[in-house]
Amino acid sequence: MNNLSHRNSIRGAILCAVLTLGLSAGASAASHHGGGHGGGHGGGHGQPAGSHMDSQMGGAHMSGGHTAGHMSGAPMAIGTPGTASDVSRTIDIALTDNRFTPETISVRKGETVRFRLKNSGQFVHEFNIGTSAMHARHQKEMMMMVEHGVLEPDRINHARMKMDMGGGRTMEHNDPNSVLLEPGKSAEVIWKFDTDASLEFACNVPGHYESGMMGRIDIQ
Ligand SMILES: [Cu+2]
Repeated sequence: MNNLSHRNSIRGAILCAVLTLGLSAGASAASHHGGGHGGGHGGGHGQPAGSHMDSQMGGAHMSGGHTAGHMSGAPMAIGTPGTASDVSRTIDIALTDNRFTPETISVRKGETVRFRLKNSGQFVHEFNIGTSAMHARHQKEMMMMVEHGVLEPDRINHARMKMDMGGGRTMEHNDPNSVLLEPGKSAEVIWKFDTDASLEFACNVPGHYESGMMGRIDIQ
């Protein structure tokens, strides 16, 4: 009991610290990203895309929590959640320990793609569409999920995932551009690539991206 309440009391501090870390890591990843898409689109390009920004990126992964303020440095449209009736192609991707097969995909700009994902590994894996800066940020959040026992190597603790971390924040993992899969599980993500962003699909479970669990999305 004592232990639990102690954990609760330090959670807020950890949350802010980790998100701050995530932000600086994200910023440096963006600036190292050769393609130039990383931080650049932020300022000027007043595309209508700005409107999805809020839902895709501002929402982050802590429902209800840190939003717009943290995102001001690097807004970028990564596309939009797709509709099944618009799907023009299905791409199967296998998730194993620790890689994706295939590791590169090509899509046409504006195309809506259904990703059929199967985790054939022994560990939990994620499929997440984003920029390298977004992945760097999300890796910090997933590290926090591990630290709080939400994410175990081979399972997701769904009860802990729904726990209120304070202020209505939870560690639920439910953004439309990503899915988290336990071993043996399958899922679909439908995504419309109405974007010029430089995108990767990635697994942000701690250690997996670094060990090569990421792939390129070429938008033509
Ligand atoms: Cu993984």
